[in-house]
Amino acid sequence: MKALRHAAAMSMLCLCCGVAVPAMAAKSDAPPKAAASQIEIRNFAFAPNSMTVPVGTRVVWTNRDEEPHVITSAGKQFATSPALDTSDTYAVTFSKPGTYAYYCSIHPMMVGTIIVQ
Ligand SMILES: [Cu+2]
Repeated sequence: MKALRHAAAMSMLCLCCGVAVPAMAAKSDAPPKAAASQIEIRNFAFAPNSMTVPVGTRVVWTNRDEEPHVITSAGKQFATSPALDTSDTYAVTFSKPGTYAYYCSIHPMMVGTIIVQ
């Protein structure tokens, strides 16, 4: 349903001149979106702490704790996040299949896994 609505919006008339604008020329603030998955950091844990996503998925962590957390790849497979304060987010797009284990470098007992396939 989301995709259909999006397509309809892209083909609407230009509001300023009334001319139909081709979808490719439509102004967009964001690049085409890959599927996104959300992980919340809450009570010193990643929720969900394990998820399986298709290749190309953008995974977004959001810190819901009052404490800072740092997303760190266990195998240095992706860049380490800055220290996330409350409500801060960090996103990684996974373009290769694999198993990505990560942890919080401040609280190493906080661990999670993302399986990309
Ligand atoms: Cu932490």
